[in-house]
Amino acid sequence: MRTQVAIIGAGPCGLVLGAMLAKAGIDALVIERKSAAYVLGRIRAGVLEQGSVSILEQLGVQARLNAEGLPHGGFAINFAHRSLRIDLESLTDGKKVTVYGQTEVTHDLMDARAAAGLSTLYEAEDVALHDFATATPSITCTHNGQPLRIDCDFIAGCDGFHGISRASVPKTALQEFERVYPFGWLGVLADVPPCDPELIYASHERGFALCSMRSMTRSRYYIQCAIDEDLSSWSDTRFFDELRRRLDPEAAARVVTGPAIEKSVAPLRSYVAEPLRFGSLFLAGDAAHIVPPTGAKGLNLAMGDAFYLAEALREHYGERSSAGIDHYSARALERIWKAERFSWWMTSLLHKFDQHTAFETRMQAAEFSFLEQSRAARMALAENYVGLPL
Ligand code: FAS
Ligand code: PHB
Repeated sequence: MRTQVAIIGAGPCGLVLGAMLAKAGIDALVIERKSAAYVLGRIRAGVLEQGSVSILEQLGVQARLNAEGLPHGGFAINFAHRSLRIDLESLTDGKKVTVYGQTEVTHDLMDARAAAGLSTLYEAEDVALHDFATATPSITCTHNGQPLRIDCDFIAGCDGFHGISRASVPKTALQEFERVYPFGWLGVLADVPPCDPELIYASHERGFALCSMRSMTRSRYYIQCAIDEDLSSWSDTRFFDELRRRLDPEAAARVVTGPAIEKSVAPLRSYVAEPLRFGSLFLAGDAAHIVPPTGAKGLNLAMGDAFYLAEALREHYGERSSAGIDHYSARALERIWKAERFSWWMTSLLHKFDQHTAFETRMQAAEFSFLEQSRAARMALAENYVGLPL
């Protein structure tokens, strides 16, 4: 087979890139290891920045988002039994975020791709990258039991943190930056009404908790847990009891319990690979970077990378200019590192670190106290949370 751009991965990054390239008349083939059902079964992000909403509107996939997405003008931080509302709208001249699950974003993008008759190879096995240091790269894989070779001009590695793309780059060509946090998040999805119309980020001496949602009838809750937490030891009852212990009494009293329809432990890490281009191979999304979910940046960063890469490839094919693809890595990393900083900062502020000295614990308290006292501090938080400009 032949295509202009071979996209590895049908997560949000690969699907947004594929849709943007199609819009620009650039031929792209998406190659995905899992089935579409498996990809849709992964429960992940829940908050879209305004920039991500704009990308979906540009792609014409905003119908369900507009009908079902929940615009949020603020959220609460609970700290040391005090509560502070971050009024996003007033702190950012009217910007908001939209609560709409990554599953729904992926569903809408998959449906649009199929409706446009664009090709996606699902359940592709043994995907391998070849000759991406040259101008004639290719991908091989096995699909429906048949060996396949896809010749292309460029490869977009949108295959997530554990994908094959970054793993195919010689270690000597990569500089990696990583911070692994000494805890994870235990998440539960349940068809119960949220305990609050807005998100609550709770810092508590027992550990962090987050009250989020997917709709007004479906809640998403997280509690900080051990990095190697044994999921089987967490009954629904034990989870909700622990969640309520970490919330202020009013919010705890409003928590409606119900059977978990999904329960999982996610590790937390900050990670960036540099650079993001190796000849004809570009890395984007979780293949290039990971943020702890505290700042709700992972999904949004992935969509931002896809936006930049699509723009670069559009310049290459449309204007015969290599400026965009030559600048993609530096341009994307500029925004990636700011999201890494914000996600690290929110995580450092709100989580319980067993290794913390008394001084570091006081630093967390002083940080929160400054947020309470300084509008400028709250503006800085809000500006990052709603999303830095693309
Ligand atoms: P993805 O990982 O979503 O997609 C990569 C795709 O590539 C997958 O479909 C995979 O099957 C495929 N692939 C992998 N290897 C392949 C190969 N060899 N060949 C072909 N295909 C291959 N972000 C938030 O903002 N908030 C959250 O609460 C949040 N929670 C998360 C919980 C978990 C458990 C995880 C893992 C991530 C979470 N994230 C969260 C981050 C998450 O949303 C990512 O940022 C987002 O999925 C990134 O999208 P992609 O870059 O498309 O990567
Ligand atoms: C979620 O709803 O899954 C969610 C929301 C905000 C975060 C992280 C996760 O910061």
